[in-house]
Amino acid sequence: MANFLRIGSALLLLLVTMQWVFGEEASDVPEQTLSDIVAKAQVHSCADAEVHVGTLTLQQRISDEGIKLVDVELELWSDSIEAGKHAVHIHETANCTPCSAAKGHFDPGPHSNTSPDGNHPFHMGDLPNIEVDENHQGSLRTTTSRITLSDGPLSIFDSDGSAVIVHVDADTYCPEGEEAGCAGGARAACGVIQRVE
Ligand SMILES: [Cu+2]
Repeated sequence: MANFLRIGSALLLLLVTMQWVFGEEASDVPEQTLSDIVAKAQVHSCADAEVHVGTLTLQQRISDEGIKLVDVELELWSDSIEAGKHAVHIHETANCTPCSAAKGHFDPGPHSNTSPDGNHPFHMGDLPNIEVDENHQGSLRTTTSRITLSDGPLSIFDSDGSAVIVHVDADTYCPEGEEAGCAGGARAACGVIQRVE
């Protein structure tokens, strides 16, 4: 009987220890899943959706201070994009058919104002211009803390997803306030953003 009790106690101790060990591991999981989340968009011309003009890659990482940062890489390579600067934003809906279906700029929250020219450059989805050279090659590298790829209030993967838009004109960032076209005007290219599993 004493042996039976001893074995029982040992088993109980083992179970408690296992729970403690796995419990500790479980608490580490969120941090691991918050970094190295990758998303991509294949960017297509708004004039002809068959024309693939570039690729957007987003990668979330956690800074030393614990801030979620998203590294942004946009590559463009198509004759259909004119040389010069072009506005780039995350727009509020994962729909490029047609490009206007991507709606306004991604700007979640209780005071959301997605109006492209009317609330610029204060949207969460606002990004710097991309510069395209004479050979129609362009490359944008930047980092934003305005959006996340993981779940949460700033997640671009909300109920209707998000898209990237490249505009025909440069973004002036609307220094005089609302002015038609100050956020880049017409839409040149669009890509639905998808998480890479
Ligand atoms: Cu835009």
